Amino acid sequence: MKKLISALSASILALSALPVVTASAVNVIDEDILSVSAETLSESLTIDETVIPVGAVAVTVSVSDNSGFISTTAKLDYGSFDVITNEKGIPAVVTGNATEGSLVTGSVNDGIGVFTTIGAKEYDGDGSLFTFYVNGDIADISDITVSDFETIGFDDISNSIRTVSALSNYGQYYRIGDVNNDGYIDAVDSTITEVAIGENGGNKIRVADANADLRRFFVETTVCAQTADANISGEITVTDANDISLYYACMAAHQDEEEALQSYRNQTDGGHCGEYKFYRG
Ligand SMILES: [Ca+2]
Ligand SMILES: [Ca+2]
Repeated sequence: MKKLISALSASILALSALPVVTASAVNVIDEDILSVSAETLSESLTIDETVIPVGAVAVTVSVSDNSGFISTTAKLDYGSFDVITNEKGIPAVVTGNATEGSLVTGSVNDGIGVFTTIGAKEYDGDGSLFTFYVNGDIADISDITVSDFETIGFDDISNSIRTVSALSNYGQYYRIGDVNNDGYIDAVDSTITEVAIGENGGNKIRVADANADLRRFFVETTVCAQTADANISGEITVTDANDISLYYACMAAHQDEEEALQSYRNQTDGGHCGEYKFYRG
C-alpha cells in the first residue's frame, strides 16, 4: 500500500493547501453521523487530469462518531448541481483525511451520485470521507443530501462468505468482479481485492501466483483469482479494485440495469466486470 498511500497523500496535501474563499456551509444529516460541507475554490486544481475551475464548489462528506470501516458507499441526491466529471463521465473525487489511502470512485446519473471509498485496513477516525466538485451556487448546498450510507468491515466480508454456501456454485464458471462468489458484484468484492493487494505489500499480484496461493489472498469461496482481474491483464492491481468499485457505483446510480451496464461500458478503462467465464483450472 505504501506507494498508493504516498501518491494519494501528496494529492491530498496539495489540495488542502489550496486557499478557499467561501466559508463552509454545512448540511448535517443521518443523525449527525454524516455531514456535507462545501467550499468555493479560489484557484483551479487538477485531479486525475480533470481541471476543476476557479469558482467551482468542493463538496465534502464527513463522518463523526465513526465506529470503524474498511470501505464506504454513499448515495447522494445532488439536486440540480452539475457534477464535474472527466471526459468519460466519472466524477473527479478525492479521498478525505478519514479515508486516506483508500481508492475512491463514483458514478453520477440524473441527480443521483454513488461514491465508494475502498480500503485495505480499518479506518476508525472522524473526518472527511471524500470530496467531489460541482458547478453551482454554494448557497444551495442544502439541496445536497445523503440518501444512503453503508460501510464494510471485516465482519461483513466474513458474513458474505457464510451466505454463499446457500447459493449454487456455477461449477467451472466464474464471474469477473464477483470475487467472493456470492452472486453480487459490490463494494465487498472491491474491498477483498484491495485487501489482497495490501496482503502483497501493496504490490500487484500475478493471477497465476494468486491462484497458486488462493486462500492467502482471497476468501474461502473465491473460485479463482481471475474474478479479481477486472481488466484481464493477468495481474491484479488497484486498477482492478477500482474497476469493480466503478461497476458497483454504476449499478447503484441507475435504476435500469441496461442503462447501468451501458454506463459502466462507457466509463471503464477495459474492465470486464459482470462477464461470465469458463475456468480451466
Ligand atoms: Ca460478490
Ligand atoms: Ca488486472
